[in-house]
Amino acid sequence: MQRTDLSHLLDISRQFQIHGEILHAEPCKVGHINETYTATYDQGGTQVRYIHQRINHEVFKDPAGVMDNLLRVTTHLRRKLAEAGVKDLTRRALTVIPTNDGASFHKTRDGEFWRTFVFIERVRTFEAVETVAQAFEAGRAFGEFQSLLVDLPGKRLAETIPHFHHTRRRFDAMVAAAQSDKANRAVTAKAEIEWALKQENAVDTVLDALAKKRIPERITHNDTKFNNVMLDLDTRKAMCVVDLDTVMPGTPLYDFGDMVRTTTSPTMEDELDLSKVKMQMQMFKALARGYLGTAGKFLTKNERALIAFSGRLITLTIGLRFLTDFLKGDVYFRVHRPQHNLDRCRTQFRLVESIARQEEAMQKFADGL
Ligand code: GN1
Ligand code: MG
Repeated sequence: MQRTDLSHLLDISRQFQIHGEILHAEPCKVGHINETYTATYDQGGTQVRYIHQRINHEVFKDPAGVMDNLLRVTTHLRRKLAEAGVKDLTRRALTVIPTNDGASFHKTRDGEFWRTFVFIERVRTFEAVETVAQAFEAGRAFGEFQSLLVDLPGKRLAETIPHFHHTRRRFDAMVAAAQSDKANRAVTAKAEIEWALKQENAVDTVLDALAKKRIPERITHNDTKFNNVMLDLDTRKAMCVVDLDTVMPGTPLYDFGDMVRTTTSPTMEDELDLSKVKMQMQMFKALARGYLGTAGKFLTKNERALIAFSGRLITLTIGLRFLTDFLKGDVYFRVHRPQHNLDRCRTQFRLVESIARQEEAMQKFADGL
């Protein structure tokens, strides 16, 4: 639910270093967590747009840490892109507009956290992949993002949501939610709970590899949904990846896995016709080519060996989170209809099955790249 009215947004907008008058603002309905608005200003007789966004501080308990990460990351990206001679920098990396006090976010008296970005024009995002070229671009963009951050200077990034992709914890949370059954919904999700319990053997693989240092910790995006890639309207190439709140230490496998989850099925995350949900090999191939073409430079053999599995793992993990939220009464993800989280869970579990059937072939293809 978007809760901010225009007069409140007007107050917010005055806190940032934006010249000109706000003309109007519209809520952006995409995204399950934060509240986002596109605001149009008159600036020197031209209309210029900005993004105002309220950070959900129930989810991101340390908004200052989020913004500190975000500034370090975007500053570094911009510097590296500039060094490489890239033009159009405000369309290639998010640009934070400071508050009047020079801070990266504004905290209201009621304890809301707001930030402002340059609006990137002449791009669009898609909720589901339509072409193999798009899948390739998604892989290329997130691979490049990770590559550019390999040499980020300074201390370890803050963990903006601790244990975010910790599948073991997500699994246990689902079991606990099913047992306590606070919203009386376990009966409705009986089949999904039973199915999920049978997946337990997958949950520790990547965690164990990390713990035993067979794979390294790296800086990763952690929310590599296809709708977080902005594609240029004319060239159709990826310009910028957005939604940087969960950029933190992780494994690139989590990122690649979430790309498989969101780029290989032709369906939306909440598709009701489960027969349409499937991992399409030609999409995977394009995605893997795009991703390994950029990230292949730094990935190790052990990381590469888990590439196909990562798709199954993250799809399972997000499915478990949707199921948990359904069982708890929709306390985390924004929902737009009854059983929305259960519908989302079902598509994820269906996709896990589809990936599992093709996992060997997927890995074989990736090994050949
Ligand atoms: C959330 O809000 P959005 O759409 O960027 C979630 C992701 C999930 C995704 C599922 C901070 O992302 O982890 O994969 O929904 N983000 C957070 O669509 O929990
Ligand atoms: Mg997000």
